[in-house]
Amino acid sequence: MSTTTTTNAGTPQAAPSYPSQVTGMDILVRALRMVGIDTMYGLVGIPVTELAYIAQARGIRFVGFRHEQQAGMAAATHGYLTKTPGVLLTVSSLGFLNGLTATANATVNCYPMIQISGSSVREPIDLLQGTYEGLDQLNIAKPLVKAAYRVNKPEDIPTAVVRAYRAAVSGRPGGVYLDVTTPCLGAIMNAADADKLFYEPVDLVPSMPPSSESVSRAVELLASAKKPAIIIGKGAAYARVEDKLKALVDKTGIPYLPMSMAKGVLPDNGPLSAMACRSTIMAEADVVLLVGARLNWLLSRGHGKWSADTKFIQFDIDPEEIDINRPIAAPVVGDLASSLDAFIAALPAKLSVDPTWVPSLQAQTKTKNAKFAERLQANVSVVPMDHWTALSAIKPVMAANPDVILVNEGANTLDDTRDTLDMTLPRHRIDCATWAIMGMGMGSCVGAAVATGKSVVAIEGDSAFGFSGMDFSTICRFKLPVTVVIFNNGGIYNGVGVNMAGTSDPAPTTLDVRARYDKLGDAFGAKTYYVTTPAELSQALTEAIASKAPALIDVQLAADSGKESGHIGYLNPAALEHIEV
Ligand code: ADP
Ligand code: TZD
Ligand code: MG
Repeated sequence: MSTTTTTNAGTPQAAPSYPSQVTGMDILVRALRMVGIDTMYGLVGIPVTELAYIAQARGIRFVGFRHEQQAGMAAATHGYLTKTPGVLLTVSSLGFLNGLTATANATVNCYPMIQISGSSVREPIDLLQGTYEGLDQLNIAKPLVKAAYRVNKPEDIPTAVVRAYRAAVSGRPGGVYLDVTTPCLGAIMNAADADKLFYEPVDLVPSMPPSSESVSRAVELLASAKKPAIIIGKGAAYARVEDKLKALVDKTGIPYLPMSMAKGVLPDNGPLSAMACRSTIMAEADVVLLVGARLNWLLSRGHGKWSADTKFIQFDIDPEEIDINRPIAAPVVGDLASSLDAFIAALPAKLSVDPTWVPSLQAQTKTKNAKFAERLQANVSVVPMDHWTALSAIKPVMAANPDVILVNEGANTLDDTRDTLDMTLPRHRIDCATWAIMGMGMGSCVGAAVATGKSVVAIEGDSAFGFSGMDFSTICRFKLPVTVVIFNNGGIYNGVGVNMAGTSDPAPTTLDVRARYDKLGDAFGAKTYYVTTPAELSQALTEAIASKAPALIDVQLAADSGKESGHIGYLNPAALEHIEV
C-alpha cells in the first residue's frame, strides 16, 4: 500500500499524527485484541517498549518480568490453562533467545503460546554488518517451534497474528514464533487504510472429529478386553474433557491412571483411580486407552515393564504421534472432545471385563496407600525435617484448599510431592513435565495466577527455585496470591555431595543449606516464613494461602534428605574414585 512509510531503526522519523495515522504497533495491538488476547507477558526494551505501553493502554494486561524465560513460562502456562495462546513479548537478540527456551518447552509440552519478538533491520543482519542486536531470529526459532513467521509490513500484521493464533491452538498445540521487524513496528499508515485490514477470523479452533472406522475399530478392541485401563495425559486436561472421561469411566467401570499433570482430571482418590498400580497395569492390562498421553519416556516408550501383549487404543489429535514407539492397534485421531463423544456413543451396553480385574487393583491400591500412609506417619515429626516430614505437614493443608493450583519442580521435591499430594480438580497441577526441566517455577506461578485468578502454591526444590527465583519479585509486584515453598536440603538431590578432589570447592551438587531464602522474600515485601518443624510449616502454609498475598516459606530440611536420581552407573562418584587425574 502506498500509504506506508518504513524507516530503519535509529533513523529519526516523524511521529504519526493520530488519529489519522497509526503505527505498526497500533495495528499489532489491535490485531491481538481482535483474536481475543487480553494478556501479554514480557520484558521490554528497544524495539518493543512502546508496543507494551500501547498494549497496556488498549486493554491488554502487560505483565513485566525480570527474565524472558520466566515470562515465557507464564505465557505457556496461560495457554495450557485457558486453551488460548499465551503471548510473550521479547526484545531482539538475547531477549529473544531467553524467551525462546520457554517457547521451545511449550512446543514440546503441546502448550499454545506465541512469542512475539522485535527484531532488528533485515538488510544488515543478512549481510552480517553488525547492526544493533542483530540476529537472524526467524531461522534460529524455526527448528524449535511449531511454526515461525516474520512480518515485514504493517499491512500484513493482522494476517500474521491470525496465522500465529491458528498455528498455536489448532491440531496439536505448540509454541509459535512471530518475528516483527523494527521498521514494521514503527511504520506509519493512514488509519483509514489500516481499518480495512482487520477481519473476524471464522472458526479459530476448528473441531477435528475422528473417522467412524477408527472409532469402530477402537470400540471393537475394547469390547474384547479382559483387563482394560485408561491412561490420562495432560492432553486430556488441556482439552477439558473431564466430564466425558467421567462418563466413560462411569459407564464402563474401567480403572484410570493419570500422568503427572493429568492428576485431578478424574479424582486421584476416586474408587477407580489406579494411581498406585502403575506397574501392574503395565504388566497385566490387555487393552490400554491412551487419552492425550504420549507413549514417550514417561511411559517407558512402551517397553520396559510393559507386557508385549498389551494392545493400545490411542486418542490423539496428531496422526504423527501414532506408532512412535510400538504399534498402536487402534489409533483414534481427532480432537479429544469429538473422539470421546463418538467413542462413548458407540460403546456396547456391556463389556467383557474380567470380574476380578478391578477388585484386584482396588485391593492393591488399599495396601499400597496404607504402606504410604505408614511411611508418612513414621516421618511426621522428624526434625530436622526430610522431604516426607515436610510433605506430611503440607498434605492436609492442601487437601483443605483443593482449588489452589500446585506448581512443582525439583528432583526429590518433584517426585515426593507428586506421590503425596492428591489432586481432585483438573488443571490444578503444573510441573516440569515432558522435558523435566528446572526453571519453570516462578513464571508458571504468575501465569497460573493471572490466567485463572486462583491462588497458587509452588513447591520448589532449592536448586529448582534458583533458576527462576528473581521472578518471585514479579509475583510481589503484581500482588498475586502465590505462596512459594522452598524445600532447602542444600543442593541438587541433597546437600551432602562430596568434592572428589578434596579441595574447598563445593561438590557439583552442593548449594547452600543455610541460605535464608525467606530474606529474598523480605526484599520484595512478601509475607515470609522460615520454618524448621512440621507444625511451623503447616501453620505458615495455612496462613499464607489464606492471606491471598505473595508469600515465601523457606523450609529447612536436613542436608541428607533426598537421593540422587537418574543414576548412570559408570558416571557416578564411586566410579570416579578409580579415575586418575
Ligand atoms: P503426558 O505428559 O501427560 O503424558 P503428553 O504431553 O505426552 O502428556 O501428551 C499430550 C498429547 O495430547 C499430545 O500427543 C497431544 O498431541 C495431545 N493433544 C493435545 N490436545 C489435544 C486435543 N485437543 N485432542 C486430542 N489430543 C490432544
Ligand atoms: N538444568 C535444567 C534446565 N533442567 C534440569 N532438569 C537440570 C538442570 C538437572 N536437574 C534435574 O534433573 S533435577 C535438578 C537439576 C539441577 C534439581 C534437583 O534439586 P532440587 O530438588 O533442590 O530442586 P531436591 O529436592 O533437592 O531433589
Ligand atoms: Mg535440593
